[in-house]
Amino acid sequence: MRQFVSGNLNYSSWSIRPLLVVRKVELPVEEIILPLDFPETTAQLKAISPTAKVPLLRWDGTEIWESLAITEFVAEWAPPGAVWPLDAERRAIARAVSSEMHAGFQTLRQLCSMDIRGRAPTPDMTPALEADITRLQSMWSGLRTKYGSGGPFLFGAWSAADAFYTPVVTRFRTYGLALSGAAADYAAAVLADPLFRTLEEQAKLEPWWIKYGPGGTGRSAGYLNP
Ligand SMILES: N[C@@H](CCC(=O)N[C@@H](CS)C(=O)NCC(=O)O)C(=O)O
Repeated sequence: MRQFVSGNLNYSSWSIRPLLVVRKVELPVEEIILPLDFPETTAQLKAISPTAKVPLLRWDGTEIWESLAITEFVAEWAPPGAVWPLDAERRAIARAVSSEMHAGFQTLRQLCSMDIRGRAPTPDMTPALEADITRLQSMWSGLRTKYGSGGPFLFGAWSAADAFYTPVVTRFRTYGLALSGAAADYAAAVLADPLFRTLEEQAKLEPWWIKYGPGGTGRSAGYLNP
């Protein structure tokens, strides 16, 4: 059995990162969506995942969890250069910024949860939120300037680093957060990419909603137009 199990495409940022990688290289897997935050969700997740979380790759009897680990698995399956940049320096920096995303940007993630199809008021600026935004502005424009020749993405050609930052780009749009210069151009390129556009169309068609309490707590879920 070869399955990629994700949460709602509209809401599950950790799922869509490796899913974009899976789709980019056409990994032969069945895609399964397990809608999050329903009363039965935790039991369903516990039944299949050691962490009771998605994403999960089920590959010939092996379960692989954690978005970065799944990405590395797919990178080893795919031809060199398909997931991470071919050039060693670019590859190292692409892994560094992807790890930085995986471990960081807590305030942005908490105050601006991913909602691809949604539009919401800009949250009040705090020093911590401003620091996250400043780091992203400088990272994206710096990478585009240093490594961006040969394409519109962080390292020119598309790489897993772009998959890791796609859910962040959508947060800038959803919450009306400002970017400028090369960082704004980068965000526009991500949103225009057919790989993202397909996912966005699917997210728009999903029948579920999730609501978050203050600071990302107290989530609940339901059906649109039940
Ligand atoms: N560090 C994990 C994070 C996975 C995670 O937090 N997934 C969320 C959905 S985005 C989840 O499954 N939550 C379980 C739940 O909502 O019950 C990764 O990178 O894969």
